[in-house]
Amino acid sequence: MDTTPKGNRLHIALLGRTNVGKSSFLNLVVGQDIAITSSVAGTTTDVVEKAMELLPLGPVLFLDTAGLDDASELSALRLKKTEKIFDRADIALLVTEPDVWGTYEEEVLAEMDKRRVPVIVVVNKIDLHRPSDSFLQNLKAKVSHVIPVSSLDTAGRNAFLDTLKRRLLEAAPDDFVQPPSLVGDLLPPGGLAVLVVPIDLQAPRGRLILPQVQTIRDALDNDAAVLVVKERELPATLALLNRPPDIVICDSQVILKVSADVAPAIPLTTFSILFARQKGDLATAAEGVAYIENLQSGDKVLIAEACSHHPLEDDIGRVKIPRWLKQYAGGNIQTDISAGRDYPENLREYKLIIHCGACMLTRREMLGRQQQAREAEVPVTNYGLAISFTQGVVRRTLSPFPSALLAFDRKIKELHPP
Ligand SMILES: Nc1nc2c(ncn2[C@@H]2O[C@H](COP(=O)(O)OP(=O)(O)OP(=O)(O)O)[C@@H](O)[C@H]2O)c(=O)[nH]1
Ligand SMILES: [Mg+2]
Repeated sequence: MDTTPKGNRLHIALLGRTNVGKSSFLNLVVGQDIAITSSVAGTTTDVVEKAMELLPLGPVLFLDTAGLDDASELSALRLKKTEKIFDRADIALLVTEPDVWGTYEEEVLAEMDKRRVPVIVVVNKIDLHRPSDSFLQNLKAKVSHVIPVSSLDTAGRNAFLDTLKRRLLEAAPDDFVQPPSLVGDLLPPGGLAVLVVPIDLQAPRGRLILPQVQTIRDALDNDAAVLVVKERELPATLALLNRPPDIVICDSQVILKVSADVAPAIPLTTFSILFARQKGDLATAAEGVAYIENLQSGDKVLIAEACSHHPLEDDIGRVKIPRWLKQYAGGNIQTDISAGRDYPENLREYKLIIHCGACMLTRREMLGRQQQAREAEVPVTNYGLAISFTQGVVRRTLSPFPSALLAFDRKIKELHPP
């Protein structure tokens, strides 16, 4: 995970006057002392960088800066360094103290506004002094994101991280929340993807469904070729090729047959896993699916659909997944269906959430729903992974995605120590 290039990390700048606790805040977030703090104003002189993985948001880079004392210093030498940070930031965390707001903070807001960089205001040191209501109200009129915190409150770290992650997710610029490519990055230029598409009663007349078409288009955009075949013709078609394809992608419902027909050395996955990666954090869903192993008779599972009517996935969410879960767990697993934009209130009652393909949600929304599940301490996975898991082939279908596979293996080990 540390191999993510700097350019792909969300750069989060910590800005604020000297001594407000920027470095202490960074230490709280990171969970260890990496930045030097002290009661002497001007402790941080050079920029301290800290890379971190904030799931489900993704890789971030915190930039702790030297504080500036007041507006007059904005024109001084230190401004040069800080301005560079202004230009590098994707998001700014403007740290201040309760009831402290002046020209300096206004100038930072204006500078960030000029650059169209979103700002989250962190009101620090609330253990010393509670911010007044009027202070908070005035702030909220200026910026959409305000979070109060005490950077010394290490016991409250986990809860605070959840709040911070949610705010970052809401405020992060679109291009950071941009989905990874569907298959393009799994295919070399000139490569070949074989798509296995069942044409059964559920297939629409005379055409392919959108996820299949999108996959074909993405492969073409990446200068690769696509061969589309039904599951019955797959073995004969593979035998025609003079070299193995770079990847085989099939409908989840035929994964068992296809995995038997495709040589183990050939990368294999399903359309729904490709979309799970595009619409959310695949590692989070891969960790979540490991919990199916733990389900016991009497446990409740939430099948979450993002829209209120979903004829295509109806049968999968309402009939097939519940049946496979019961077979897998060998007992009575109670499945509730929730449809629509929100999770039900009683999320904590569930042992697992299995989410639909989220075709009606944006990636930001789906990441938000994964984060919400984390906050309720309920693992969350999705239809495609759940199907692969109950069919016993999830390690195979995750193998094109090494970091998600690693997350899955780690979770299995954690849940079932050898
Ligand atoms: N009580 C209390 N003290 C805090 C809190 N956060 C930081 N401090 C203290 O405030 C002082 C300044 O903290 P730093 O983290 O060094 O502040 P900074 O903004 O990085 O300062 P410069 O690097 O000098 O710009 C230190 O003595 C911290 O222990 C907090 O939430 N509560
Ligand atoms: Mg500092």
